[in-house]
Amino acid sequence: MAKRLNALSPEQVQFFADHGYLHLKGVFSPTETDRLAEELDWQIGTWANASPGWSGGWRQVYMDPETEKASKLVALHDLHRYSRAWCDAVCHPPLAGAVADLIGPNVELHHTTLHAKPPQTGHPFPMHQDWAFYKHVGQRFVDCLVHLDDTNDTNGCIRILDGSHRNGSLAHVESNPDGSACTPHLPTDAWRLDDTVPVPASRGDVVIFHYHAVHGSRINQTDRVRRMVRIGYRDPENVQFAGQSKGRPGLMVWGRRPRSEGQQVFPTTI
Ligand SMILES: O=C(O)CCC(=O)C(=O)O
Repeated sequence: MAKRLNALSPEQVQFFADHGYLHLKGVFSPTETDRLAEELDWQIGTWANASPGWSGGWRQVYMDPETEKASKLVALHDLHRYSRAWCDAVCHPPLAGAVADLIGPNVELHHTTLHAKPPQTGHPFPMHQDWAFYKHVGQRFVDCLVHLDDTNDTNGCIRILDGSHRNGSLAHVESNPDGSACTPHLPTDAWRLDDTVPVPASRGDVVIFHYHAVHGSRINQTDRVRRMVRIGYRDPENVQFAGQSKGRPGLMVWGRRPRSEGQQVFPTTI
């Protein structure tokens, strides 16, 4: 018997299985998106950090020296800890239900991350898998990009290497030639942004992709900020062994947390 789906059609589930990503239109209504954008702007003004962004030799390949010096990324992790609106967003049933259709029946929030690309100099992203930032053993992990602005290639929409999730996890460049650490990325000579599919989207849309899907984005060349928030979700039984937020239990946004043999309850102090 066919699996009963919560939010997606069988065709959408198949598209994700084949391509490693899925574009969902209008997941958040214009009113919901306005509220999220307003809260995000408050967070950007109050808590977020503007920095040169990701490090590594890829910067010299993607940007000329002047742009590279000026390039900035505004980022903040775990927005749901700072505004109720973003707490609602991570549990939003049309989104959580769609994720349950792809990796469920049980879905745990792993993190939220803001990436705002400032006008003109907003940071491009080199080709990478998100798996390299939060390494887990299994397949059941998706990232969802919530769009607060319309995107296209000129302001740096997400670009995905079609079907690349089927390669599994890949070794990333994680250090510079002098041995110092850099942000994980794939070698620029073998993995090219030009080979990816642009996925332009509208405010309120969500682009979901598998954490093994190779992706990146171009610099923001417009005179307006491009705001996007990534929400990472996993099957609570997909065990993390390295990276961001390792060992931190998240909210259950769909289903239940199964108990494995001998598993202890979470401590109440840290
Ligand atoms: O914000 C972007 O353009 C790229 C985002 C990205 O690569 C990611 O969230 O992993």
